[in-house]
Amino acid sequence: MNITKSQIQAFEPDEFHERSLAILSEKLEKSGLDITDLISKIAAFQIAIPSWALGAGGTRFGRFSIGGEPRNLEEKLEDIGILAQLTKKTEAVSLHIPWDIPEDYMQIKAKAESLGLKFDAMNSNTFQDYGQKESYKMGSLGNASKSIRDQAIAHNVEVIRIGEKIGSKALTVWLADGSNFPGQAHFRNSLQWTIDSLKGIYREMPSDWKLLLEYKPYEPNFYHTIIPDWGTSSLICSQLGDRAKVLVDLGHHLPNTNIEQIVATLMHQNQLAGFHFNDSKYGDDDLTTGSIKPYQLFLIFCELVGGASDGAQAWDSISWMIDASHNVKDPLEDLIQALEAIAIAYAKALLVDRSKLEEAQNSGDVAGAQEILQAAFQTDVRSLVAEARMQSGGAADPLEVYRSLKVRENLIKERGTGSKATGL
Ligand code: LRH
Ligand code: MN
Repeated sequence: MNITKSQIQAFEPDEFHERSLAILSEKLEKSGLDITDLISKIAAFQIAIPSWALGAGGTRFGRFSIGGEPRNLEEKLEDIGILAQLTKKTEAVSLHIPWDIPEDYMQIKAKAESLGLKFDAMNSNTFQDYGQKESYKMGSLGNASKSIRDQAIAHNVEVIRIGEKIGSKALTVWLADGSNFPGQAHFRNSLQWTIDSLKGIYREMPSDWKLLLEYKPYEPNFYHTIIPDWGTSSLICSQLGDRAKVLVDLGHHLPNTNIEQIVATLMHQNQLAGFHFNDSKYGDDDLTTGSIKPYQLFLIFCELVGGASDGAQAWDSISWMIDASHNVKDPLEDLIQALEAIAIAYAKALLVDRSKLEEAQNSGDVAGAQEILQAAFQTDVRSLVAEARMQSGGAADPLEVYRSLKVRENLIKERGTGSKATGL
């Protein structure tokens, strides 16, 4: 389904948009902020979409089809193209291999370019069996069997080669490797096997590629995971080289973990690879970004904006991706809401008066420091985010346009109610 620019621009912003933007601009300019600069920063901020989050997700208890799901990689790119047109917040897709192996590299590259899309980080998969010679049931890069480790290394190298053909510049490695019971695994041996295997992969990466090493405390293993936290991922990256950095999936933390502090620490070491944005209440729930803990997302962006403006780590060296799974929502509506929540968290973080905050921090003015953060967080920046989007040719209200143009209904007409997308 193709949406035209004029169809999008036929939808006017809500009647209060101009006035709320004018009041907000006046207020922000009074505190020394440059609206034009804010709008250009918000407009320039782009987030990659995972190729595995365009169909209905599911759990072991069930999966409920959405209808009109993309049946192949071409249709996945078309759906991301619709997101790009409506939100102007994404211009890249992150592929997962083997779920999305392009049949014709040149053809898929041309298709992506025609939709204004490029290929972000490639994701390898050594957490499932998909017909490869030896099973990954007992692990992959950290498996006690050398031939299984070599098979997993070869898979990651194959993923890199595919990425090179379509213009990707990064490999994301997430390992399910671990154990379900005490005694099942040798912690130190499996860690060293994993490090040696990752060294084998790192050696095969082109010199302008990055390796994003994702950690996760548990699931699918429920006693230990070889790379459970940022510290272990950072330790391994230090042994691989400076093009290996730590990928922070917001759902991969034990309850009440201070993720914004982890982000600050990784930036301090110039070791933050990037993000898999989502939200969660309990475990790796992969819910809509900003839907459960919007203040945490804001605090994370405060560390990102601060770390970049203080020169701890360059903004452009960080990768921005969503990683979500949609059990009850329309995937495209969920992604539209996630992109909006991320843009809003970033916009609010740009409002923080950093010098006043540092003054309060250095003088022990605890309440004062909190008031500075709260003032930014409690500011309604939606008109600013909408203005940045409309100035980029996007919709005033993407969800309203998506629904008014009956995109899902049209996709169901085109693809049927039972079409199923590859992915989780
Ligand atoms: C693991 C994970 C990882 C992906 C997978 C789809 O939980 O976050 O990033 O490979 O989800
Ligand atoms: Mn992830």
